Amino acid sequence: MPAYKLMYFDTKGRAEVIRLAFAAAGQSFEDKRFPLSMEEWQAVKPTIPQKQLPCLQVDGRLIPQSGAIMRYVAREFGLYGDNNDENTRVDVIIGTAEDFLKNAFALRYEKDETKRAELKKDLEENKLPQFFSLLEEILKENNGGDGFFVGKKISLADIMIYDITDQVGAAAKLPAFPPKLGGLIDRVKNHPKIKEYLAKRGD
Ligand SMILES: N[C@@H](CCC(=O)N[C@@H](CS)C(=O)NCC(=O)O)C(=O)O
Repeated sequence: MPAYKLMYFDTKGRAEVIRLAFAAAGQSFEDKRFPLSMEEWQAVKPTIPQKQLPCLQVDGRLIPQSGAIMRYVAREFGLYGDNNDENTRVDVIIGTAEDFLKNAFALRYEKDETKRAELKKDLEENKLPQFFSLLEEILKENNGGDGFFVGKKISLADIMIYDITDQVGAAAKLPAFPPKLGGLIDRVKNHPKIKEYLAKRGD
């Protein structure tokens, strides 16, 4: 088994879905967190492909881009579906999540207070309810919504949706989950390996 080192900052951000995927797989990895003061990062930055984090080191190889890394880890550990149809279903959820995340990123990077308030209101009153309804419909297509998004076991799709609700929930007030989505979020949080990771994460 190769040695894995995930480099990011000391925050959840773009790395947390990868940390959660490693946790779900029961795969240990070095969780290198550069301090947000950035001094240490600035020294290392020239050696990192694309000069951005996250970056995953697999033995001697460096992989940039959070989307590539999360897919790589998911494929390595059976979290990306078991056939082309299931791989595609995972991709549909990732695409749906990325569409929604544009709104969340817009809020995160907006500096103007008035615009921030407008974006937050739109997120809470429109974008989040729309996103949750869409996910509820997709979820119901598999096992009536009582299992996971894809197939019969947890995948990157479930992990990513849980992580988004967790991180966006820290910046905005989440609407109530529709019933099947609420059940899914509970199943992810209670997955034995994820539960263990979340207990250690301690938030
Ligand atoms: N598309 C890239 C974006 C990476 C990115 O924006 N990384 C930021 C942190 S979230 C970064 O490394 N900032 C520090 C810098 O650019 O020096 C990904 O998803 O990995």
